[in-house]
Amino acid sequence: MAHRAPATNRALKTGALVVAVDTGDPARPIEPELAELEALAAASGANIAGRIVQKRAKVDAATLVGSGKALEIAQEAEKLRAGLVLVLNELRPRQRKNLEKIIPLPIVDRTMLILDVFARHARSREGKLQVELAQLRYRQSNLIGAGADLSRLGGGIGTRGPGETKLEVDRRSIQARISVLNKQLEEVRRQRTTRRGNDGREPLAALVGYTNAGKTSLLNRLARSKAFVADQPFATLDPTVRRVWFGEGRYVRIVDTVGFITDLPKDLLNAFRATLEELDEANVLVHVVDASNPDWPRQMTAVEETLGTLHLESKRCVVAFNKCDAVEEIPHRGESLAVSARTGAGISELKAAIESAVAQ
Ligand SMILES: Nc1nc2c(ncn2[C@@H]2O[C@H](COP(=O)(O)OP(=O)(O)OP(=O)(O)O)[C@@H](O)[C@H]2O)c(=O)[nH]1
Ligand SMILES: [Mg+2]
Repeated sequence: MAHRAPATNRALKTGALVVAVDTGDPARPIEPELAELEALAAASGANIAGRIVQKRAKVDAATLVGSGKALEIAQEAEKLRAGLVLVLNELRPRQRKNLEKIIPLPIVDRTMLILDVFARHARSREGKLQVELAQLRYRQSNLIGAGADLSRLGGGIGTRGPGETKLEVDRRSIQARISVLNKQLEEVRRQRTTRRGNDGREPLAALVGYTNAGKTSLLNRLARSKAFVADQPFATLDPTVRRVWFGEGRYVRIVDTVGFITDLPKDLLNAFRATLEELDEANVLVHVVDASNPDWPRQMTAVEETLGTLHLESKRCVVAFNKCDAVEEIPHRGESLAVSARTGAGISELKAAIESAVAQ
């Protein structure tokens, strides 16, 4: 059995070789996506040993990259002493199988990496159960082996499970484990609904947005609280609610929740759907956008798409461009606001916008 240290200090010793196919789609420049993948890898404790980007009109149906390139990847990985290969593009089970035949290393895709960061950051029981469920479902539908090879890495990416059990479960028992997790989740959720029953009638505003946009920082600024903030994706997994005083006996509950990301894995979204359903109850959404990230338009679109998937697109929404202290030119969209959780700029305007939205 692989050694299991506490999630916080389990770090990957070996480096990761990043592999991507760039199809040259002008709507999806590769650079921001690579940067994001590497930030996810860092949040998972991996070092980036190198990058191989192959330009081709479309991905290879059998091996994603050309088969010659796959050999080159195997050689480069050996030269760099990389312990795993991190693939940016979506990998079909067949492509994974074929690549595994050429590259003798664990092949980790973006979804596995995101799931891994979630596993690392889950704190509540519900959060942990949800992540483990998403991981098992993903393994099941992508025919990812039970990980005898992976576990040799000793708690590397793709092998980390948040719960009491290891992910290196025999494939046949995955289905059984999924049933157990579903039952446990049902129980946790029933308790949560009962607890919520005495919440009172104060209006609810929900902070939503791309991961790392500064949602928790804004909540802290609004509520003068100290919830965990970090310059890494998915620092927050469990929804945090704070009562914020809006003057003269008026309070608004503000909830901060898990951040979104481009192509948020379907299994993860499904697993977190119950948590995200709390957003249904919100009187207003505050869409927090990181104005300091040049990639903000793509991030904003990704958030809007996810809100659509959650059937929240018609909910009243205030757009707040955050980190305005860090930009020269403040972007805007419709009646958007400019704020800074860091300096407090624009916070009273944001409160006024929230208040007028919940009053409607
Ligand atoms: N310059 C600047 N940095 C900010 C501001 N607000 C947040 N940050 C930084 O942005 C990073 C992410 O902040 P968080 O509040 O953790 O972001 P989040 O949206 O809650 O992120 P996740 O929970 O990981 O999805 C941290 O390093 C913050 O210090 C701001 O107004 N200005
Ligand atoms: Mg957060």
